Amino acid sequence: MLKKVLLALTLLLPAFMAHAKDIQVLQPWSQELPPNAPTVAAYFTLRNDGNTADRLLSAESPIAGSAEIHQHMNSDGMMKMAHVEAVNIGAGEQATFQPMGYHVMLLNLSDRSQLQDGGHFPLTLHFKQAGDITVQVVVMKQPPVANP
Ligand SMILES: [Cu+2]
Repeated sequence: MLKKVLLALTLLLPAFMAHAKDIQVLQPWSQELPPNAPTVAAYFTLRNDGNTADRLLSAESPIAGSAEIHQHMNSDGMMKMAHVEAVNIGAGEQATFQPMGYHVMLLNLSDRSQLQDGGHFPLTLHFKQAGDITVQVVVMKQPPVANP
C-alpha cells in the first residue's frame, strides 16, 4: 500500500516541472549582462495544460525592488518596451517570453551576486487562476538552444 502511494507521488513530480497545477513555467532564463546593467530581463515559456484560460498578472523577485511585465514592440521602425498589464494564456495554449518579445523586467536590483553565467535567482509569477508559482531563473551567456 505504502509503496503504491510513493510510486504515485513520484509519478506526479516530474523533476523539471515547476509545480503540479495547470500552468507550467518552462526553461526560465536570463541573459548575462554587464555587471553594472541597471535592469535584467527574465524569459520563459508559459504553458497552460488546463481547460480554462489563465492570466499572468505580475511578478516579483527577491533580487529586485520591482518587476514589470514588458513587451517589445516595433513602433515606426523603433523598438520600444511597453509595460503590459497582464498576459493571457488560453486553455491548451502557450505564451513565450523571449528577447524582442514579452519579458519580465527586474528593476532596482538589490542583489547582483547571481547575475553571471551559471547563476540563478528566484522569480515568483502571480497568476489569476494558478496562484503563485516560483521558479529559479538560470543566468546564461548564450540563450538556450531550443525553446520547449
Ligand atoms: Cu523591459
